[in-house]
Amino acid sequence: MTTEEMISKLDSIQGEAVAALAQTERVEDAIQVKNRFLGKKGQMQDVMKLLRDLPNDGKRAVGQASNAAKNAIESAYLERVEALEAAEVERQLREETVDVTLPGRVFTKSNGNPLTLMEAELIDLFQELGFEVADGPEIESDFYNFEALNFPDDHPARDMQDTIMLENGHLLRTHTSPVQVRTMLAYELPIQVISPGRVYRHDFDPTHSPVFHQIEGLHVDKHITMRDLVGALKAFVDKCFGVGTKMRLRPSYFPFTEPSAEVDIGCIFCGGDGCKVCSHTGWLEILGSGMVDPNVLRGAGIDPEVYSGYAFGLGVERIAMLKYEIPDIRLLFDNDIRFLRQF
Ligand code: 2NM
Repeated sequence: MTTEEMISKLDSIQGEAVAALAQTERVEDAIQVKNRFLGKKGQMQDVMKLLRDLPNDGKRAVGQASNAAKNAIESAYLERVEALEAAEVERQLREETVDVTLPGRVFTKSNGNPLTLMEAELIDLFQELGFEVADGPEIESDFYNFEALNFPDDHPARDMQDTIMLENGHLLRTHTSPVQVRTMLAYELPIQVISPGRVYRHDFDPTHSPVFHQIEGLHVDKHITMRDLVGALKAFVDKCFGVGTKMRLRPSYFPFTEPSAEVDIGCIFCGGDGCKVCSHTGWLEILGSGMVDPNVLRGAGIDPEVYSGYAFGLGVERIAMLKYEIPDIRLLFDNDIRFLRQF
């Protein structure tokens, strides 16, 4: 190739490259085009291989022409990339708009099992009434679960039907009363405690679960009478079911209290007129209570001639089922998300 032919060839390469760059629609394509002309195996390089066959002044002239062509392609490339990037920003601004008036995304986070919520609410409520929270083991000995609580040896609650026995001779506590016994033995008087926790019984039907939750209360001091019991219970009923809720006590029997009383509230569904839930009595049973039997106090090292106390026990499941109108106790344990979402 002569010098003139090479210069003309470089000129046409430049023209081709600039035209091809102008046609590109994406930055990646522009890079490819640039490499096709300026790369190590590019068209420019193919021409320059022939440089050594030229005379010296031809080499100089072609060198200058090739530099000019390289610069022209390089700047056409940079210009194109800049234009493509600007166009992309324009497109994003035009098409990828953010609607700031859209409501935020809703995160579905569970509130917790209604039973857990109910227990926390009840603990809170009793703390407001002056009770401290006591804790104890779920695996108990016969002594703390029955003997110290004045259960006669032949009491039906001791029957294997109700109590889940362990092979080591211990048992799963059937109520949280053993915590009360432990508290009386361990702490100085006066004491005013609640014992929330899991209890276990051999019992399973729509209203009974083998594992359920109790909160028992105990207040022991000098001069504690039934009026303190009624006052505490009425304060609880007002807080839990609303001020003005009716309450009544019915005589009952528990081994660890004398006298004992079943506590009812006016039916919260029919207002006392009578409905299916209250079996047309107008009343709902919510807890058991009484004055701690002198035998129990004595067994816990407390002189019943000086001290007296009241106690009560409620089932958290029962209160939750009444408050949230849950028809079957098993719903509380299934953890079906469609059920849990409602709380
Ligand atoms: C109830 C009903 C009545 C009760 C008694 C005691 C203790 F340990 F002080 F003797 N704790 N809880 C009690 C009394 C529990 O549950 C229905």
